[in-house]
Amino acid sequence: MIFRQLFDPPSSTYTYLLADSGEAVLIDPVFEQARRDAALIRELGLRLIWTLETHIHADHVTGGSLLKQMLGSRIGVGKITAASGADRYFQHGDELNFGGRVLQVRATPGHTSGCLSYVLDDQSMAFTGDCLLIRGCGRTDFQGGSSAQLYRSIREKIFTLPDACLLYPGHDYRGLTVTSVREEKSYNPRLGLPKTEAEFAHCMANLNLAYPKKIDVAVPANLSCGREARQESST
Ligand SMILES: N[C@@H](CCC(=O)N[C@@H](CS)C(=O)NCC(=O)O)C(=O)O
Ligand SMILES: [Fe+2]
Repeated sequence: MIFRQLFDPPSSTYTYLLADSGEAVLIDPVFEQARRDAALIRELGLRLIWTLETHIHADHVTGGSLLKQMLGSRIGVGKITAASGADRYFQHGDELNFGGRVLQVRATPGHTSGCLSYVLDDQSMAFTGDCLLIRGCGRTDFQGGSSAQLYRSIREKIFTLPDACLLYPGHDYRGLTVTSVREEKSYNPRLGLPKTEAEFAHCMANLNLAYPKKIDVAVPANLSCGREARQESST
């Protein structure tokens, strides 16, 4: 299997390329990086069959529609997002095939109500979006966020994966790239195993983060899988 971790510096977003037997999937592509991603996919001799969203992003616009236009890929999002323009709407337990491999869909709400994580068939790696970040987690103060839901998602849907499972987040703001179930159970300061739900809720209620700078553009654009962004950029 081919695996690449790609980065968008302005939004600190990770995009993941997975491919097997010539068929490629991109998780959380960024609009401004679509040409970079398409060039890499072409150079590796791959066919992009799916772009997958972990959630409706508040800080950047997805490259899903632009990549669909460029490469003919299909778009997968969570059903609960109610986003328009997708080709497949995932629910917990769904599976997505590429080459001879499978990604399993886990519903991991809490950062947003429609957040999904994608787990590789052998549970060697999982893509957690903004549910679990490295030594952190996604904020829970908009888009149907809930610290109670996020606590349950991480404890029941992520920490139940094997300890050695590598966890690839949707963002990192400090330069870290990957973690593992074992590491986060031990060292996550918000909800590592010693932390109670009450401690977690208190922490999340007191983050006092500024709203993402692009939220007013990104959320509406992402609710149509980035189609509006494509129209704006092509005029
Ligand atoms: N400064 C960033 C904020 C980005 C932000 O709020 N990111 C969300 C994910 S979409 C988050 O959960 N951040 C967690 C954190 O910053 O601790 C921006 O303006 O875009
Ligand atoms: Fe997010």
